[in-house]
Amino acid sequence: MRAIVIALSAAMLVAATGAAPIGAAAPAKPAVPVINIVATADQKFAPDHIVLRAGKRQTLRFTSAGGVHGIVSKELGIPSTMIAPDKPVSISVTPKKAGTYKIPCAIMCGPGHADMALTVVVRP
Ligand SMILES: [Cu+2]
Repeated sequence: MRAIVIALSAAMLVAATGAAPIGAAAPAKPAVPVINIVATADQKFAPDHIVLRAGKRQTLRFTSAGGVHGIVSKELGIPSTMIAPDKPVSISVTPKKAGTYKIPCAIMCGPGHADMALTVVVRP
């Protein structure tokens, strides 16, 4: 009985820390799809339109090809994030609700800033 308790505790510890016990095969991690988005020097997101799935975890990887830009979306759970040259940022998102979300650039970046937006379509 005691051995079972110890084994269970070890399993819970592994689950909590994500560490694999020594000698055990590394658990296969589910692949999280990554979508690359570039904030361009002429104030656009490329692509300017992406499709996500509701309830599914995905990673958005932002890079800047020029200028400092920003992104934030309370609805999609994207924290206020700066996108600057040579500083790629990856944001994990799990959209809750299907719909179309237009996310404007959050940092004044140039003459095209007012029209700079990323459209996120969340499919059920
Ligand atoms: Cu901007």
